[in-house]
Amino acid sequence: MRSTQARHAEYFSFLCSVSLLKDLPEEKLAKIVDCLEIEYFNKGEYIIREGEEGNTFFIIAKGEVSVTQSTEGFPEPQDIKTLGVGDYFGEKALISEDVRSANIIAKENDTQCLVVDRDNFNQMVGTYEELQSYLREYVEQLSISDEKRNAI
Ligand code: WNU
Repeated sequence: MRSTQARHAEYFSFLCSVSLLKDLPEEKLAKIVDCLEIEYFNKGEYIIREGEEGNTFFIIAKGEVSVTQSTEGFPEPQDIKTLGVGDYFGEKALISEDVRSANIIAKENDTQCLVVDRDNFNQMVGTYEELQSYLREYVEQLSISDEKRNAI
């Protein structure tokens, strides 16, 4: 069994490499490591389903996921993009106070996500104006691209 300390160091250095978090001070990143959970998914498993309530933010630590969305004129949700290690998702429901706006599906076995709950997400983002406005702007862009592709 690996020590808690080794685990802490591993996730700390991983978070340092995540571009979204690059400007956060080390003590903030260390606190995030203390409060995150790790979730494991197999190929084809839904990590997020559109329309459901969501209270968590995810950072991919291993594997890849597909983003899909129900679209007018198509019987099946359409593929929007693929995300990989260091990418993140699930911020939109938290920021817009809305239900999940797309599906997130694991593309590989043993896909691993670091999961941050709403309170910790707010603490992580809330105290950093730049991070907050960056994400708010990004989320607005997502709503615009959803409309353009006729997402339901
Ligand atoms: C998209 N439209 C919508 C992605 C991840 C992070 C950022 C894009 Cl900053 P949620 C479903 C999640 C959603 C987003 C993610 O899917 N997503 C998209 C789109 O074109 N969602 N509506 N592209 S990947 C991505 C930007 O994170 O958050 O909580 O759950 O609604």
